[in-house]
Amino acid sequence: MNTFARLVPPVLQRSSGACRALQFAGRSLLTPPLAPLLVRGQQTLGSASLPVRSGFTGPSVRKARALKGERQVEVQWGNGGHSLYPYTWLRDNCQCSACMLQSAVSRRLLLVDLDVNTGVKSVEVTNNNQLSIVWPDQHLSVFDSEWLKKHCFSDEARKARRDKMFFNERYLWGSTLNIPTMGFQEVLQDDEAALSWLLALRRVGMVHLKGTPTERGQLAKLGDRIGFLRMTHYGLTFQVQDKPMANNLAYTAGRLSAHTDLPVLQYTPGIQLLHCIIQAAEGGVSEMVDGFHAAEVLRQEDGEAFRILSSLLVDFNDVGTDYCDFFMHNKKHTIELDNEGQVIRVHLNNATRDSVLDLPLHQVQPFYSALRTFTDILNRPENVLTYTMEPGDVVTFDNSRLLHGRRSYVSSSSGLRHLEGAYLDWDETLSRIRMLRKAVQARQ
Ligand code: OGA
Ligand code: NM2
Ligand code: ZN
Ligand code: ZN
Repeated sequence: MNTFARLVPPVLQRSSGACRALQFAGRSLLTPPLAPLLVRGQQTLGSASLPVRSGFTGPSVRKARALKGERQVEVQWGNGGHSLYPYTWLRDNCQCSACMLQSAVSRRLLLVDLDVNTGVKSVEVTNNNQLSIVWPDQHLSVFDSEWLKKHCFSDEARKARRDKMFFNERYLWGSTLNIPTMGFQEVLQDDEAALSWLLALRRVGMVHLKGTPTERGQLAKLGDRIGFLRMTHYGLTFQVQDKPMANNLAYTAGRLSAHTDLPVLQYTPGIQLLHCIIQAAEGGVSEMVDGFHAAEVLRQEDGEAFRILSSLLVDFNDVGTDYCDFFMHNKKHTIELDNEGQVIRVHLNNATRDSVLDLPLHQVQPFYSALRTFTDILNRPENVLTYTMEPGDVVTFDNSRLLHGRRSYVSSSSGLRHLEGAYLDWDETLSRIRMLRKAVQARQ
């Protein structure tokens, strides 16, 4: 298998061929008429005083010079092209052990000790391909060429670095998505499989894991695989069952319309895991909607409703007792945008949306109309993906992007419908993706 096949979820590959990690019922999702695809994210200094290294790796530096007017160092690369580095930034990022705590790859140098208008005394390329700078106070900084290249300020380098760090490219979908599916044991045991799982979870928003033992405690293993589960007032894991005196609508046998979990928290859990232990005798069918896709449809079809839902704050409230007694309250935009106007999170939960509506009177009706318009888009048959979980299935999904629902159900007389649930956050999960990618690449 080539690198591309290993690291990119098959949904985004042209062939549905031989990748064993994910199966999509033999169909490539790039082939029409499948779901809508909207992939959006000078002076010389004796080298005797420098750390001695035998041989050198990394890109070769042909020349370096100080541009006094701009207060930048220009590095000319051996294979053509050049990069510019501001003096202040170079001084701030000196790699010596006085300026850096090497064991933590962390800056020791304090900002109060940084001259943000520093000049340079001398700049040279050493004979082992490093950039060495002497500062006006005689402090010496030495930078590896590879490190410099990695930290280049060009627009292309900055974008490539962002893509590599955040995996923000998404594959938007509708009702015809072939749900990425993998084995529970496989993602626990095999790094390549775990990487495929998490990359698809990020890009597609949902992955099903099959073959999980049908008893409680399995989600903790997925939490350990990534790092740790996210604790909430409903516990580290929670049992979704029809409970007497339910403290949450989810703990009834009723219908749950498409929602995100826990918008009542300032830091909404980024990822949700639901493990089916016992399914209902009737009903209990699951529904999933891509909130990023639906928000883009709303933006195109009703700009005013989009503006309302992305600018008005909605109150959420949750009072009761579970893991502990709680009185949670929070405000959220239904559609959360970043500074560039990109949708980054969706928050919708009709059960915990507070009856306090902190809006001036004249905005109340427009708010309801906009919310209803968005809900109608979410409920369109072409946007709703439907599936029935079987005992042993775990659905893992992006709770900041996807909305999930459940039809009402009737449990069998032999056992109440039972899902175990848990949350994770994206910080830990992205960290695990980066670590797995490094480990998998190192083995190739
Ligand atoms: C929940 C939930 C889905 C289900 O517990 O928040 O959405 O199928 N459950 O019971
Ligand atoms: N549960 C399943 O936001 C919500 O209240 C959704 C959360 C109870 C942890 C349900
Ligand atoms: Zn230093
Ligand atoms: Zn839910």
